[in-house]
Amino acid sequence: MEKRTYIGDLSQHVGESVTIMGWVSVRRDQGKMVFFDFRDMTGSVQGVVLPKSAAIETAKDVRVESAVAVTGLVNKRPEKNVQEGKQNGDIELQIERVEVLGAAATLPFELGADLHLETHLDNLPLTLKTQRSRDIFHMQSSILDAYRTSLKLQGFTEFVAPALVGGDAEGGSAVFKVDYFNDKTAYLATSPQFYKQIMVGPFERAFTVAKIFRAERSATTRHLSEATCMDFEMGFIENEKEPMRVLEKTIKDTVKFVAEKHADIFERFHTSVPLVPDEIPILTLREAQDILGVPHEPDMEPENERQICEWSKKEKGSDFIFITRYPTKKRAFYTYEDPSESPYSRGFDLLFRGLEINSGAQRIHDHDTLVARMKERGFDPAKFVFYLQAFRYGMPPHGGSSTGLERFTARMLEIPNVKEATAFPRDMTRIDSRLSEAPEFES
Ligand code: AMO
Repeated sequence: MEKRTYIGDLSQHVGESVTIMGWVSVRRDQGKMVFFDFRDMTGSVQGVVLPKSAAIETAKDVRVESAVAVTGLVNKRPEKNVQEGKQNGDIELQIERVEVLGAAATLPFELGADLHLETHLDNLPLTLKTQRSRDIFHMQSSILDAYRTSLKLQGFTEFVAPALVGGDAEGGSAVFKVDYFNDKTAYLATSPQFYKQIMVGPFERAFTVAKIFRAERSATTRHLSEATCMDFEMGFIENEKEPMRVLEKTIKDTVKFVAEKHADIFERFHTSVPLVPDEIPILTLREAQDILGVPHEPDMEPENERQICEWSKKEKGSDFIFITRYPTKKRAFYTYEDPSESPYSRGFDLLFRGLEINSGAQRIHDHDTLVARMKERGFDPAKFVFYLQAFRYGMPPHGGSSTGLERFTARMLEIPNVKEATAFPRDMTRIDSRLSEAPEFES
């Protein structure tokens, strides 16, 4: 096989005959000539098959999205045909040979056309190839990269958390049961919570990128059955402000990284780089409710989350806002409550462009207090003996938080549904293909 030249390097090969490999994005027949746009992982280029070319016969059957190897001469375009500002806008490949490596069937719709989300999801092996999807998942890959790098630079060590667990960390009911183990009921993890707390022991600062599974009984634009969380936990803290500061730094580093790397993607999504001031504003739940003029409920409605984000953007120049001081009874059982601050907890949420993307807290680190809290919530401490060991062998005051990768990506590009920011989303109605009957659900 001939040596492959990447499309992104073609401008260094003007006047030479080269072989590129990639996909056919566009095919245009003009009289006896055929024009193609080809793309590989480095970019795109236009090619032309002239009527006298040896490739004219094979070119007849080359359909859009076929994978091809194309040999041709890299020509400078005449001045009048130069497309300013476009990659390879000043060159064109004069095609001498086309080899189809993987033929594409006739497409069910034009790639890049506006599709109903369900149609998009039904056809992911095809639709993930669109510019829009490639942009979303390039952005996601960069978010992961930047998040990891930032935490590592802040002294955190990455570990791999298990997905099969013996108990539900969040104490909720939205858990998938696994029917396999003889003498133990197993579940799919709703959070790596217990494991990241345990890892404070060996590492002091630990983080994980983990799959979480939630048997959500609602179909919304922000819930998935399987999601990805970027979780960290740190020891020797005074209060929840320390994990909030670590999170703030991580968010800032991530936004800076994607702003530098993906200006073109923000432009294609008609959105801008998120605003992150030096200090992300912090409101207590009550303060937020007073600003909005709504009653002092123990939690925030999604509509209120949207409104307080609008306020934050307008008044504080920030697309992010922390909400603190939720009532302890509304938070997970391991959340710390200082007696002087009762009945409020040291938990926090981070909202981004209208949506909660992160939850965190200082945790209870005293063994007996934790056991008492479990009993209060009706949990049997005997089921948590494994986790509780950490609290018997020197657990310092600690805290951390968890960012949902899909939600973060979706709000970064102002995509309305989190499912579009998930390469292979699972929800009540879909595992790859649509399930014939949705399970019953209450709310
Ligand atoms: P929480 O349950 O708030 O906290 O989850 C943390 C973050 O994970 C994301 N997330 C989801 N994303 C999509 N679909 C879902 N069903 C879903 N559930 C959660 C959200 C959310 O903010 N252990 C605590 C975290 C901690 O205290 O460190 C926890 O799991 O972005």
